[in-house]
Amino acid sequence: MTKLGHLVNKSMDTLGSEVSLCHISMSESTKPLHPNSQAKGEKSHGGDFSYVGIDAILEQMRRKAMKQGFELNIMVVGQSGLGKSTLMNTLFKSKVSRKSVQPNLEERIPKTIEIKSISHDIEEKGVRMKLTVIDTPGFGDQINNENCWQPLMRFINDQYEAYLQEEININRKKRIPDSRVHCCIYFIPPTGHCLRPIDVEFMRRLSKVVNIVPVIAKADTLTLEERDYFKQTIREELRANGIDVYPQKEFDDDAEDRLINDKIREMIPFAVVGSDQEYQVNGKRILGRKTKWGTIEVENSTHCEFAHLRDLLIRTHMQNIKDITGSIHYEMYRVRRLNESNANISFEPSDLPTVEPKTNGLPEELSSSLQTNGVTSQHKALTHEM
Ligand SMILES: Nc1nc2c(ncn2[C@@H]2O[C@H](COP(=O)(O)OP(=O)(O)O)[C@@H](O)[C@H]2O)c(=O)[nH]1
Ligand SMILES: [Mg+2]
Repeated sequence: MTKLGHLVNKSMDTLGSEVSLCHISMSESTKPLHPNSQAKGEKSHGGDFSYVGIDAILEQMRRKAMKQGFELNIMVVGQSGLGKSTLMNTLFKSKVSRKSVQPNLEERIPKTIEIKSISHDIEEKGVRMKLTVIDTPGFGDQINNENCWQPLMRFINDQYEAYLQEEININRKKRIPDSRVHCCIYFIPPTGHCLRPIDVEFMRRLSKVVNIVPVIAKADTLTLEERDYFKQTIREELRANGIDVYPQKEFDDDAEDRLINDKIREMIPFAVVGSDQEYQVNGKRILGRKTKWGTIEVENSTHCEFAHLRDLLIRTHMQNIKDITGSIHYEMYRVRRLNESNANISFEPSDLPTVEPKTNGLPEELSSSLQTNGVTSQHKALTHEM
């Protein structure tokens, strides 16, 4: 967790701190009697006097996670006909359209755009996931597309606001329903030239509030040279415009992360092909697009980069995408909102116990703005009372 995220939970965790103190003193006095037994390569702990069983926490966490299930909210943005719905079906092997359940939220915004979110319960090997796809069918379809990013920005912020309201409720739910947009897949039309002003504008603004994963749509319409050239041009344009797409360099956790993510950053944007049609190729069932010249296998990484996108979103980075949403994007929204509302509240100094201000691990600018408007002192007062 980032420093920021840590601080948020602190005020709610004062009770827990007593518990962790006990842990510290216990671990001091219960060091294994044979500290070298693990180092000697003893895998089995049957009859091993020094075995405590801390590793069993992993199994407990797995069981809890299996029971709770997972939530993932993906927004797809791009002009009509770029293959957004098809790609979602490809990603989740058509489970998205087949298992379509309650269309839970429908928001109509006049003029520019209509945002629709549809939830699906999907399950694989006993692991349940509630996948919500937020579709934005009319994005960029108008003649004048000025400010067409605004309804999407508003939608994203509305989800943060809903979460914040649940969080600051006195009677908080055991699990706050999470409708925050974890990831926004932005579909770039396969023109082979460069980004359009609308692409730059959208990604420049939205990359500050949500994880953006840009893709080149319908990449089968480009030759390999055109594709490489286009990808390189887009990377340069993103850099030139200061657009930080996912995985953002500044949020890499350590050197190992950096190494893995640098490889991904070198490949972005993924040139993808989508299909929900199944074919038999060499006796194997595949998802593909059949043409007169042959069949494009969407999951074959020599044909297109769909598999890289799938791995990033589902197999390797799903948890990280959610973590960045919670600890960076939502956190920025939360701090800003609490600052705003506290700026409007004037405290009577006598209402608060006197507490010496001290540094709190927040970045300096955030920290000082919090202290000037009274949030910090109120926060400390609460912590003191508990
Ligand atoms: N050539 C090609 N066509 C695609 C691809 N993905 C989808 N299509 C086709 O493009 C059309 C529009 O797809 P759809 O998913 O409805 O686009 P959406 O409006 O962005 O949701 C359909 O006829 C799809 O079969 C692709 O990767 N390559
Ligand atoms: Mg669609």
